[in-house]
Amino acid sequence: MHRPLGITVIRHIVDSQRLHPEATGDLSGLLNELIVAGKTISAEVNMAGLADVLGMSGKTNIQGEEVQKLDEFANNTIKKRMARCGYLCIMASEEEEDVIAVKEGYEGKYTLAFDPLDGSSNIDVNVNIGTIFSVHRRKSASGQGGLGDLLQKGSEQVAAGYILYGSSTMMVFTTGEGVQGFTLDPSVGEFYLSHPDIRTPERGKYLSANEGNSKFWMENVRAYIDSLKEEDKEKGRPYSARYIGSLVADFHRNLIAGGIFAYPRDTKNPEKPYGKLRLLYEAAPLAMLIEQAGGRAVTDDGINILDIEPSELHERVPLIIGSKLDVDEAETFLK
Ligand code: AHM
Ligand code: MG
Repeated sequence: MHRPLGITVIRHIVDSQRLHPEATGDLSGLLNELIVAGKTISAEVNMAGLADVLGMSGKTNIQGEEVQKLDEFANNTIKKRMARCGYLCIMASEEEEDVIAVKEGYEGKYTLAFDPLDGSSNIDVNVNIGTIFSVHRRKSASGQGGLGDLLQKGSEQVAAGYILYGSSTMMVFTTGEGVQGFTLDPSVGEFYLSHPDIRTPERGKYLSANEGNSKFWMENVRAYIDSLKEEDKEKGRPYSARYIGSLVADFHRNLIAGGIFAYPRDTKNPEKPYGKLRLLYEAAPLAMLIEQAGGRAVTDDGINILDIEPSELHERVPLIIGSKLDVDEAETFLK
């Protein structure tokens, strides 16, 4: 059986750190802890049908959604590991109403926002799910951090990425110097560099949106999506529809293969006036990744996702993200 002899994710992080003699190693340490949390969740996800971890936990989260057992497991795994890693001053999770304090005496200089298991509706049906994370430098001087440390623009992220539990488990991340992808060899327990310097195609071939909601969309958004279905040989259209319903998996496919993902606001649905996706845990980290890979991310009224100043922890934002020429073209409809 083939065994990779390549670069492990830790080797890659250490090598990158060497290029920055001023670095303290804290960001490397933080990423290392996230990798361990990701491997722990991956192992549990792989056993999901066998261990008693499918189904509901009986709780409801801040978003009013029912919490699945695996959501809870992933949330607790990250929370417990990261609270005493020594690199963070405060955390926020999509699953928790309030900010999450770190253990006293273990305060560090970064903040972490995470979606522990994105794509919850796919957990019980063996479809790809993932963990998304976003790291900022703290704004407060020392001690326990607070909400103000977390409410920072996406453009100020120092690292962002995800761990995708798919046909294989992958970790994809950026520290602002391009996007690297690593694949887990579960028999060794290591992530190996499998997708160095990911660049997303300039123009895509996939259209990813929940078209079941299209009657709620703004007229111009609908006109844009419809235009992707029209025949245009030069632009490779009509595009093929691909929608998994796990943002992290839809994003990953389009990152590699090229395409456009849209979760616009549902103007006529009072429950989702800004769409469904959350700025801090979903839109901002993926926007950093796509920009680092040569693509773009905007709202459905053409605002750059990375420029949005968050005003609350669980803020939702309409998201259009993907290949550069596709987002450029979307903007001509949106403005
Ligand atoms: P979750 O974080 O609770 O799983 O919700 C977010 C998910 C995204 O992964 C996905 O893009 C979206 O919700 C799918 O929503 P819908 O079922 O409305 O298409
Ligand atoms: Mg999510």
